[in-house]
Amino acid sequence: MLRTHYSSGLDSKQDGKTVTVAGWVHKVRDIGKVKFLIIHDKDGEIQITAKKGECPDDVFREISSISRESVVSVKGTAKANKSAPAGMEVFPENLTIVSKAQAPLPLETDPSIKSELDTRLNYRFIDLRRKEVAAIFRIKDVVHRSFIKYMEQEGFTLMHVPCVVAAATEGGTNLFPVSYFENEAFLSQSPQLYKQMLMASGVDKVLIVTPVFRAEEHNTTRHLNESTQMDIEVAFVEDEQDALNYMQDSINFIYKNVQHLCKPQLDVLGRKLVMPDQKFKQVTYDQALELLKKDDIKIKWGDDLTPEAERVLCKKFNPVIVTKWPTDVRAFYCMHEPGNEKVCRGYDLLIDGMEISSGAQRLHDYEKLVAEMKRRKMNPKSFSFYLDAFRFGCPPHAGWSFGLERLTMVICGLKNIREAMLWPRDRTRITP
Ligand code: AMO
Repeated sequence: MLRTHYSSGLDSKQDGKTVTVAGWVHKVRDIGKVKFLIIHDKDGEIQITAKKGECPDDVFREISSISRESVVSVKGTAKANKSAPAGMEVFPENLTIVSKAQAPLPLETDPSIKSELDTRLNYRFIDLRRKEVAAIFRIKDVVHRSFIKYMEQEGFTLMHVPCVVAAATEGGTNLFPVSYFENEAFLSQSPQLYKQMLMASGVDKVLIVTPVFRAEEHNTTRHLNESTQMDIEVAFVEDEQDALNYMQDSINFIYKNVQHLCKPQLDVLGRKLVMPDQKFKQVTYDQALELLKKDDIKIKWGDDLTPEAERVLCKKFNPVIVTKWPTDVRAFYCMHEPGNEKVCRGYDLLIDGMEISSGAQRLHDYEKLVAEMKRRKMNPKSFSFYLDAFRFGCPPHAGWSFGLERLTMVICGLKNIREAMLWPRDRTRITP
């Protein structure tokens, strides 16, 4: 290996020992008889201290000529030094330029220099060398793993479903068509139909993490055309509260894990994570409209909440779950409130003014599902593969979906969702 230690592994135990460290050249400080070469690796920075006459002449000479962001491997003696990064420095005996970086760099890695998001995304591989960017993706990793871990503890099975599909789930206009031999096919907007079909299979508790694709025209700071959904579906529910319990408990678990495992990353981002309450406030859609009216925000009954309305609601309660939505704003598969077809058992979770999750108890009665589809002028024949699952024994079920990038965005305090996606797909961006 070209390294024996990462920056994070250099501590007083290595004092006086020979180590090999490697990484990208951040900067060189030349003060005549001493040269400091700062390299960075995935965990932080390492100071290489070259003293004229003490280190080999060729190493001393070469240090000044290495271009920034070149990859180097340095073998030398580790020494404790309180003023060096992490309290350790390395006195070099041998230096190898592993990969030379061309100059000029297309993107600055110095955190004091601000770069346009577009340039950063074009050179994401360099952007990720900045610790505040790397921190976001370490946090996203912990969010993703914590979700899976929590659901595993609760007895959910992780399953995989197709991304190439024949029918829309969340509305027919937002689909990307794909050429699929002689058939019409689309990229999946959601694993919705499959997770529901699994409820008729006896698996009972399922979790799915998958990319989803939405051909939404709008170019906003909270929408991507390809995003990652973390879904669950659970069977034998009494009502929607059974699924909502998993929602609030998993959010609490994720936040606690991020707090515990990502302290350095939160510090780099200057982020103080406010832990959500153990139990989330719930308001019905009707109550939300009343509350908003007091702040002069008028939403017509039957309309979706605007981003402004979501922000204002979160100023009152954060997080907040909005329940009992008008049936017509939600997808066809949502269960109606008994005795009131106009209202359904759908819900949204809002955190820090943003919709993080959406879900519902579902219609599991075949006749009612077909009737609802017909009411919406949908053709049940196009969904026969899905409807079959309701004809041969399907228990009541409910579920929801977290947008992984949205959740990462609120946890990291980001202003643009593109920051939470390595290579975002938006209205104009399909490369890199
Ligand atoms: P919904 O369409 O609300 O529900 O999506 C679920 C969650 O995914 C995130 N999300 C997005 N993130 C980024 N860009 C987008 N364009 C985007 N669209 C959605 C949001 C949202 O809350 N099938 C249902 C879920 C269910 O009922 O189980 C669904 O997909 O955080």
